Amino acid sequence: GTKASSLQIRETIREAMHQCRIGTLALFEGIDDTTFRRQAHPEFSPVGWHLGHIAYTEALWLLQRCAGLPPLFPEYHRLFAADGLPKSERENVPPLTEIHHYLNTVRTQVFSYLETAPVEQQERLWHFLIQHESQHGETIAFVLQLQRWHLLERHQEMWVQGSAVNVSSSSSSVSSVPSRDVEMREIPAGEFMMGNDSIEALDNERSRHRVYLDTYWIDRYPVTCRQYREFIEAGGYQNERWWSPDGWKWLQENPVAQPLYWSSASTWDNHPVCGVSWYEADAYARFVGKRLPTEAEWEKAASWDAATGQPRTYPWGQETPDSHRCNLDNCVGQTTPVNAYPLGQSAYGCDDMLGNVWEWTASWFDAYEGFVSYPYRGYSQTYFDGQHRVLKGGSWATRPRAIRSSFRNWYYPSIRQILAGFRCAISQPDSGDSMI
Ligand code: AVJ
Ligand code: FE
Repeated sequence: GTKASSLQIRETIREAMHQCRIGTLALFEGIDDTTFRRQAHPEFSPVGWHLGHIAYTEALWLLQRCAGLPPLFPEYHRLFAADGLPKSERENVPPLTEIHHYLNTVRTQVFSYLETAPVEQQERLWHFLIQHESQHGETIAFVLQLQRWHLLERHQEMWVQGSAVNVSSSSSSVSSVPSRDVEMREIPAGEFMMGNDSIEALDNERSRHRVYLDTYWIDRYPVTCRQYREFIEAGGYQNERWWSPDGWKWLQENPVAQPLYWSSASTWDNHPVCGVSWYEADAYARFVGKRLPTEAEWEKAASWDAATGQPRTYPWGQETPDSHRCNLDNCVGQTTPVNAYPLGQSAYGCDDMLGNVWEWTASWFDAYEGFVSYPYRGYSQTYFDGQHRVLKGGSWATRPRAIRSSFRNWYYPSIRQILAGFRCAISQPDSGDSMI
C-alpha cells in the first residue's frame, strides 16, 4: 500500500544520498588548502566552492522550500548560491573542515526531515538533488585533474609516467586500419523513442518522444589517440580545410596543436581522445570524411533495442551501471582502452557509449517539445541559447546516478577542460567527400 511504498522511497533516497556523499568526500582526500581554493580556469569555480554549493542547494530546496525552515548559515548565501558571486570571486571559500561542518549540519536536518516528508509528491526533487551533487562531483574531479595537469606541465613531466601504471588492458588492440575505415555500425532507418519520463529524468530529458531517423552509420568506438595522432601528424591543426569557419577562428585565437589531456606515448593508443573542444572533434570528423553524430543518432545507437521496440536505460539493458559495464565513478581515475568493456555494448553493437569520455554531438542543446523547467529556469532553460553543444555518455568521473543514455550534458563548443572525446558518423558509406 501507500505506506510501504513511501517507506521504500525514503529508504532508496536515504541510501542514494549517503552513497553519493561518500563519493563526493572521497574526491577531497589528500587535497591541500591551495588546491581547495584555487580557480584552475576562468570557466570553473574552485573545488571547495562546489562542496559548499552542494550543501547550500540541498538546504535551499529541502529545508527552506519544502520543510519551510529559516535559512541555515545565511552568511553563506552570497558565496554558495549559483547566482551569487561571479566565479572569479569564489576563491575565498572557508577551509574544508568548516565546509564539512556545513555539509553535515544540513544533512542531519535533511535526514530528519526525510523521516516524515511527503516523499511520494517530492520524489522528483530528491532525485534532482542527488544528481545535482553527482554532477558537481564530476566537475570537482576534472578540475582536480586540470590542476594536477597544470602542475605536471610546469614541472615538464610526463603525466603518463605517473599514472599509466594501473592500466593493464592498454596492450589489447583495436585493429590498426586507417582511421577512416574504423569499424562502424549500421543503424537501419526507422523510429525510436528519445528522451526519458522516469522519475529520475531531468527537465531537459522530458518527454520521451518518437523520432524517425534515416539509415546512418556510427563508429563502434570513440575515436582513439592513435587515430587522432594521424590528424595531428598530417598537420590537421595547421590546415584550415578541415575546420568550420567558427572552428578556424577559435583555433587562431586559441592556438593549440593537440588535445588538452594529450600524450603521444603509445601506451595511450587505444584510449579515447580526451580534452578536445567541439571544434577539434568536428575538424577530425571532416578529416576522416565523416561528421559528428546528432544527439538523436547517438542516443538511438546507445539505447534502442529494435528487437523489443523499446529503449534501454543503459546500452546493455536495465542493470545499474558498474565497473563491469563501463569506466565511471572515478573507479579507474582516468580513461581506459575503448574496447575494455565488452559487457557494456549496445543492442546495435556500439561499445564504450557510457563512461570513459563524454562524446560531443553535432546538436545544439535545446528543449524537447512541451518542455517545462524543473526545478528552476536556470537549470536547463537558460542554456537553450543556441550556444551550447550537447554531450552524451558520461566520463570516467561521472557518478552512477548521473549516467544513462538519455542524459544530456552541455557546454560551449570551445571548452576543452571537461572529459570529452567523440565518435563519428556518416549518412552513406560512400557519401564522404573523401579526402586526400
Ligand atoms: C549540466 C554539468 C553543465 O555544472 O554547469 C549543476 C550541471 N547545473 N548545478 C553545470 C549543474 C546546476 C551543469 N552541467
Ligand atoms: Fe549547482
